[in-house]
This record gives sequence, structure tokens and C-alpha cells, in this order.
Amino acid sequence: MTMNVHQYLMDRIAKGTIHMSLLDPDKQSAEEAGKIALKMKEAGSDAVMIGGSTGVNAENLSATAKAIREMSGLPTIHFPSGPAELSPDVDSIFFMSLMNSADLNMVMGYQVYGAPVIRKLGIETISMGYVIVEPGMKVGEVGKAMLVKRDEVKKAVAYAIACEMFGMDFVYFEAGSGAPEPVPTEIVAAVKAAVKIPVIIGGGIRTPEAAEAIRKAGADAIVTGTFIEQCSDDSKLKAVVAASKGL
Ligand code: 1GP
Repeated sequence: MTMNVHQYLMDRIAKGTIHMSLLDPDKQSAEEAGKIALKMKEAGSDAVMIGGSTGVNAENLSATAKAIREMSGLPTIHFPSGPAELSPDVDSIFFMSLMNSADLNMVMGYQVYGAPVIRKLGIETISMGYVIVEPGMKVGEVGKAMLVKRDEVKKAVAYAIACEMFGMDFVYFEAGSGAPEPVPTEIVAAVKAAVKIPVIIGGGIRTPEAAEAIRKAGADAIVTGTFIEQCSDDSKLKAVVAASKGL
């Protein structure tokens, strides 16, 4: 049965903040990713994003997506870093623009290149504006991001409004994987107040306290990557998911 992942996410977001697990196919075997996804499903996570800044290819992406779907049943969303890594084995893909990149390919080049391929493969697209906030980490560098500074709340809001005006389904504010601090709650709250499209927040969220602060500031979806790949304590995983969702 094919599922409409966008509708699934919207239905869940209508009930409250959701949690999305991010798994990088370059960081563990497909089977290991499937096992983590199952643990995350049991912890209450709503969907699995699959992606990474480097080292993702069609092969490891396909294997990871299949394992996650088979072992956890959670919907998968490809979180791409470029058009070289497309796979028909994901349930959906974030068709995204890195709004604050100085590299035109990241803004609107790879998308044009990849669009006919995605169409041919029949993958559900979920449009998303991606904005990188300081410190940005590796994705900030690889994406040649003109980082939104942590106190540039108005600039963050302007990006979000632009995403909404472009008709994007989601806007995602990213502090960068492994960031010492998540996106400031001031930015989350101001962006949430300014747009109707759902707001995704990720990067550096690894404690229930941080997740709760981001949820209370108004995030519609909270993404955790590094933490779920590294944490072997199921009760801690559950606590972060519960704090993300307000359970
Ligand atoms: C990266 O926002 C995500 O794209 C997740 O970041 O690995 O720090 O959870 P973490």
C-alpha cells in the first residue's frame, strides 16, 4: 500500500509536535539502521528521515530505506544532499532548497537536475525550505551557507515567510548535526508566530530539556540524529521523544 507521507505528517502535526528520527546511511549498516528505527518507533517517533552531508549513495540509501521500512514500518523521508543519491525505495523525499546557500546549485540547481528523475521514479515529494542557523556544522560548510546568526531573529522570520510565499510545505531551521546548542528558542517562537506552514527544528537536540524547550517555543516537528545513533539507553531515547511530543 502506498502511503501519502505529507498527509500522514500533517495529520499527526494537527494533534501536536511530532518527532522525526534522522539516520545517516553512511554511519551504520542498513540492518543496524533498521534496528534503530524499530527502537525509535517503540519510543514513539513518528517518521524516519534518511540522509547525511557526505557518503550517501543510491546503494546505501536503498538498503537503509528498505531495512527501516521492513523492520519498523515507519514512513521514510529522504533528506537529500544532492541529486546523485536518489532511490525509489524511500516513501517520500524532501524536495528542498537550501535557502541561505551561496551556491546556486544548492538553492535551485540540483533540484532542476533531479526533478525529472524523481518524477520518473514516482517518489512522493514534500517541498521544504531549509535554512541553516549558526553554528551550522558540516552541513553549513558543505552547503556554503550564509549562516543566520543566532541573534538574527528577523532574518530567520524573513526566510520562513519567503518559504511560505513560495508555497513550500515545510520550513526547516537547522543548527547543524552535532551542534553544541540547538536553534535558539527565540528564533523558533518568532518563526512559528509568523507562518502557517509547519516548522521543523533540528541540530544539537540531545536532551529531554532541549527538546521540551524547542517544542514549547512552537516547533511542529523535532529532528534528532546523532543522539539516536549514539544512545544505547532505550529509556533515554524514549524521554527525548516524549519531551519532543509533550507526552
Ligand atoms: C541534522 O538536524 C539534524 O540535519 C540532526 O542533528 O545530529 O545534532 O541531532 P543532530
